[in-house]
Amino acid sequence: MSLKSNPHIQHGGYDFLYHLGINTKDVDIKKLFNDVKFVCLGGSQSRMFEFVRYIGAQLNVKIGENEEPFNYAYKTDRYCLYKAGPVLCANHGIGIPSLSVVINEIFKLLFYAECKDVIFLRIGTSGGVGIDPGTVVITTNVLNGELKPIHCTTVLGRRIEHPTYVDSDLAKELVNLCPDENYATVLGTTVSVDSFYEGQGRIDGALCDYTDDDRKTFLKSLQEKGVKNIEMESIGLFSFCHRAGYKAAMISVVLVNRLVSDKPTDDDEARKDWEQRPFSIASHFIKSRLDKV
Ligand code: R2B
Ligand code: URA
Repeated sequence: MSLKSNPHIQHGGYDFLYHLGINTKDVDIKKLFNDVKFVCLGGSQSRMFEFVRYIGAQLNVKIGENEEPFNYAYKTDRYCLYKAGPVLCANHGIGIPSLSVVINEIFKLLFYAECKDVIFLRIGTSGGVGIDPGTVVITTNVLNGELKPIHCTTVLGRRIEHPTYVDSDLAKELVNLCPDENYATVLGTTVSVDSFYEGQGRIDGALCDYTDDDRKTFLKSLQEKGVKNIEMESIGLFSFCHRAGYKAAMISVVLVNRLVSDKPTDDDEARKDWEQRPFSIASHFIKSRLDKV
């Protein structure tokens, strides 16, 4: 049997998931990963280390020896890969190129492990458009830097456009799961771009060829289109998962209101606290889905 999204990838052959440092000759992938039902992705390794400890405690499952999460990608320092029962956790780095590498290798791992009905969640951070820092945005539509709902890439020397698909039922399920009076969780459009500075209309990067008025006009126009936040991976996530046949959602906490400032909060305590919010929503979702099985 071959992978639906790539007939060149077959079961039973040898594969080396290079950036995860996992060799199918050395590891029984099916035995280790067959029970995976959720893949949670976030940018940084330390945040995913925190997340696997959190979700492991919530689900009361083992994540390694002596509470120390076991990193299945221990042979490399590109990415981390943890597992808490049916939840696989990895970091994706910054931007779609980095996400594309790890998600290709995770898709193959799930295929070799013969996993069924897996849901991908990105639990991340973003800049808000007209919303308070600490608010959580669940994406209902995704636009690229040209404000189109397509993921553009280059393949074999040609520009390719891939459609994106955001599951609105899944987004609504997530937004209703976890009412918390300390913060708001909102549905909205996410803009996903290739840069943190110019691509997000910042004037505080080292490179900038536009005026502060241009910046304000751009951000206001996003707000008028219903855009709630800006980040750097979701258009890739929704396009890759759609092509591979997986459901996906994005749960992202806002670190700055871009109509007020370019700078994400420098309050480390507040940021740590806010970063827990997508953890909590993901955990409520995973537990509610597991309860239904
Ligand atoms: C959110 O935060 C990162 C940039 O600081 C990037 O990965 C993203 O999408
Ligand atoms: N991540 C982003 O991509 N943008 C922000 O403004 C904050 C976090």
